[in-house]
Amino acid sequence: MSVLLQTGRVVTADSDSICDILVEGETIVGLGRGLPQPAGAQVIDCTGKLIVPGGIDPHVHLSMPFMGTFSSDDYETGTRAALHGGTTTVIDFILQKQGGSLRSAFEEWSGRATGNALGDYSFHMAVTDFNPDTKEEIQEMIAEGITSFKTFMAYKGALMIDDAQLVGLMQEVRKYGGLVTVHATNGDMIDTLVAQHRAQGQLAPLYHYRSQPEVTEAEASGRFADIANYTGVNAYIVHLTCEGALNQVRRATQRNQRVLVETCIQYLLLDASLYENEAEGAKWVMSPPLREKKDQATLWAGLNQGLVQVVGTDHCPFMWEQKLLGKDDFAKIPNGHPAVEHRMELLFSEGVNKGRITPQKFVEVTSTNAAKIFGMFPRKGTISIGADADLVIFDPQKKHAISAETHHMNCDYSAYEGWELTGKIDTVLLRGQVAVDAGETKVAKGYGRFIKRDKPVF
Ligand code: DUC
Ligand code: ZN
Ligand code: ZN
Ligand code: ZN
Repeated sequence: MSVLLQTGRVVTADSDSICDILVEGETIVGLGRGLPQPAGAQVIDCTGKLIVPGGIDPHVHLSMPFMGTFSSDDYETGTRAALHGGTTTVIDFILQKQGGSLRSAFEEWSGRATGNALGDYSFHMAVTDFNPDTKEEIQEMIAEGITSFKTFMAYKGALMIDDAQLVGLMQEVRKYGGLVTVHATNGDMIDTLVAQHRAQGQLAPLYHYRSQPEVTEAEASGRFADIANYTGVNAYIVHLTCEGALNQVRRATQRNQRVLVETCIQYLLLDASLYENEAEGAKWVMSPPLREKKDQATLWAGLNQGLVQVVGTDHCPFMWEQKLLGKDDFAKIPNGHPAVEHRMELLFSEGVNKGRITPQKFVEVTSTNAAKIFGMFPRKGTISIGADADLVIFDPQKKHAISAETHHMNCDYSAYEGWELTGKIDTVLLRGQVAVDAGETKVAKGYGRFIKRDKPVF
């Protein structure tokens, strides 16, 4: 089966031109103007439309056991929503149980995903207990195509590892050219501030924010960068939110160290004033918390300076009823918000259409850089001959509004309810199949495939 996409404005990280794309089976086989139409080909007229590589969201949590509950999107609903928003590949986090093996965690997560995903997916391995047995498993996981290892410097007693474990893990991962990623906030300091606020009866969502001031993130980001520099490992900070943390990354560049950075769409667009809404502030309770307007400005600049390479989501939705677990105590509000579906449309509307980033930068930070950093390039992350035909046909001027009434995420509220966006996804192809068209899902559960990843090239 072949598909011919005609006369779209094809944008990649390093090109921008009007041309046709020919897809054969799962792969792009032709690129150019006036490509001949093969017999029986499905033809899609893309005049006036943008065509960009399928999005890669390297930070999602599907059915994650967390804070006494589970995130509300599973592989089926989460990857379906991602496809509707032009994200054809997601990378989820496997959580090692403290005391458990990496292998058993991998099997557990594979069981959740296999046969259920509509979109392509891969895994990071969250190492929550680095011990001699774990050490033995690092090379094995890399051979399975899991080349990135996530660490938490917070969430003590559940996910956090200490600096001794961090050094050991980095030394081991470095041997094989893998990547160590981090949730960089100072867990001990946060736990202390949380306890102080609770002791004073300060229990509203605002105190979630007050318990994680900028310094908790800046300090941990700097410490992580320093230890990574010492060990020489490839390093990546997930969900970086603030000026103080980005300054630590800037400092690392002065010794010619490259610390890769992901921010998330919410940190570019939303700010901490939302926590003043006591009744609804829980919708935006996530860690790290939303920050200030000056941090948003730093992050937009960071994208253009090349200091921030990736815009993800940290998609970790909870139903409102789950959020209400913390109605009397901010520390019991499950952390996270729904975002995977609207990352690309939000970034396009607020970034490209408002002149903050170019269309090519948009492609870089929603797809290409993640493909390179997480070892999927050039199969994913670009539009070139031989690449997977993961393509998003985008109407750059079409207006629409975001609402929980119409989104596909399994979440009964939207963090962006009523936002009016310019630029809407028309059609999404995943490995040559039309996966979404005019708002309708066209692939079945089970179509999504596990993507075995290589080492980072960046
Ligand atoms: N932060 C969140 O908000 N949710 C999931 C985990 C995390 O670190
Ligand atoms: Zn939409
Ligand atoms: Zn995190
Ligand atoms: Zn996360």
